[in-house]
Amino acid sequence: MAKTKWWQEAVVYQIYPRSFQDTNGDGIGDLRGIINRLDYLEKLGITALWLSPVYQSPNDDNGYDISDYEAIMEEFGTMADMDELIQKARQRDIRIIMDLVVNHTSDEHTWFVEAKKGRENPYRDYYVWRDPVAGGVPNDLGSTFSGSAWELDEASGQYYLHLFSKKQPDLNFENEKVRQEVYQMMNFWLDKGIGGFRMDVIDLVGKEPDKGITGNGPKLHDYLQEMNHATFGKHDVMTVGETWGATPEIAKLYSNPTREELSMVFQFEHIGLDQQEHQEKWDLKDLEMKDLKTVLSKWQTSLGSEGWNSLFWNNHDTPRIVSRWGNDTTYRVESAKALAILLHMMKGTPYIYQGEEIGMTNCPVSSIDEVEDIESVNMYADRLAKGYDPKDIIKSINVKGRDNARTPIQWNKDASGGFTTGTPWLHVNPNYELINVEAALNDPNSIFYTYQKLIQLRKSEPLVIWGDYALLEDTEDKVFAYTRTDNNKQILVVVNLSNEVQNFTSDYEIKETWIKNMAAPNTLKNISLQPWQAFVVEVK
Ligand code: TEU
Ligand code: CA
Repeated sequence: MAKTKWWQEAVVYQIYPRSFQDTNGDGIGDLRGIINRLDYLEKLGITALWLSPVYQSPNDDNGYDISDYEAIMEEFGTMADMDELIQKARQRDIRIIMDLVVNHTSDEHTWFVEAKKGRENPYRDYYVWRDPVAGGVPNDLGSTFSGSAWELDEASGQYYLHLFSKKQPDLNFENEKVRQEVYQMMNFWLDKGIGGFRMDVIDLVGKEPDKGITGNGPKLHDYLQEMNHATFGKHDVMTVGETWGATPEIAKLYSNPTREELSMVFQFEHIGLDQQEHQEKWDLKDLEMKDLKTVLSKWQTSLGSEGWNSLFWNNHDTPRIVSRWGNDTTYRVESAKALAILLHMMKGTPYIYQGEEIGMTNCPVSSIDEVEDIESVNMYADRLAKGYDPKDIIKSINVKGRDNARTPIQWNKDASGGFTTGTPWLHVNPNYELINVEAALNDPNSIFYTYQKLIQLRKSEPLVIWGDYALLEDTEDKVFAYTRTDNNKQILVVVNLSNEVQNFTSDYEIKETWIKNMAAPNTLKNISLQPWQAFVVEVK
């Protein structure tokens, strides 16, 4: 059997630095704020921190548009702060995972500033330029942030490709020099002793825009093997690729250890279950719990030893899970714990998105003026022009918009939830007086302690990391129950994913209760599960 890797046993916490903790009153979270909160993170028990981008950036897309990969965004602090964070985290056995955004740069990166100077510039071919076709865009490729993916550069008369905003021109990975620059930069960070990389839209770097191919291009895996060998392959680090289009077969290409590419990928199949088929994420549909069972179970059973799963409910691009698939009014605490238990007992590396551990909720707006996120803002304009009812657009934003996850962390019941003494860059959720870290820490029954316990179980029970997964097929649609089994033990996880009582029965006998979100049963025969009831029992 292959040697255990530290990241197979890790629990990762994602920080969106802008919204985590401000320490100098400018309303923007900073690295000092993260350093100051390491005790809290250590108490939770996580063993790695993924930081959304902290590099120099004009912030068209909050740091996902990088103008210097080897400099820290001024608002966040200095490189000395960054070095201190890496070191202080390491003293607590917490590794720092950096966000690697190399599908594109900012248009203010010197490479692009040079490239724009003209067709003869040595940096021109760092980006993707095409001549107009019939006086217009080269083809109909669209940007994720609405409109065409091509922008005309008037000076040269050519278009450049931007799969995201106009201020995020796509790098040209076919150019060997681009790849070498990227590897050098990665080595700069690896030499600092970081714990690895989360790779932003890495599935797009093999694009062939002339053929309309963006994701999973033909050279993608060659590039990743080359990258592995030139950079992180020599280090004991983890890598996780953000791959929206991954199927289990594709995930194996990335994460089968014999292929020497990545440790694991984020798959998004479950994330698409509450949108209308072949439509956009804004075209809402209710989640069918049976679809969730099917998709998550498929991922649990299909990778085997040829890959490794990541487990997540939300990130900085998706709504808050308790508002999305739980119940953030009547059963906020119960449903947040139920979802946590469901995910954290699965096989793979779990990711917790900041604020999830205290059950932070979505934060609805009433007008587009309250929205910061470029994706939502552009979509609003686009759909308005197409004749949609503004009320419907706002509704979609309130359900799916990225700002939901980006409101500042609610630390206590002081003004602005203790996030800042100044004016926060994005509104704080008005429920901060009720939902905040201080209140969670003071309440032994809070969601926080459920997460803490789940992390402890993962550390103390090898079964949670390695055990085989099997779905219990014959349950009510809204009951998600599965077993994990190894040579020594077997556990049964039972979760009622609904606001109603559900019947459940099983022949297993309870040996011991591991974790629960309300009084757990002492038999499994013909029981009634309360709304959002969840428990994990060792069985025989
Ligand atoms: O996200 C990739 C991506 O495709 C998202 O824009 C996604 O489609 C959308 O948010 C969900 O509707 C990554 C980053 O996570 C995101 O924050 C960046 O905006 C994007 O790449 C560009 O770097
Ligand atoms: Ca600040």
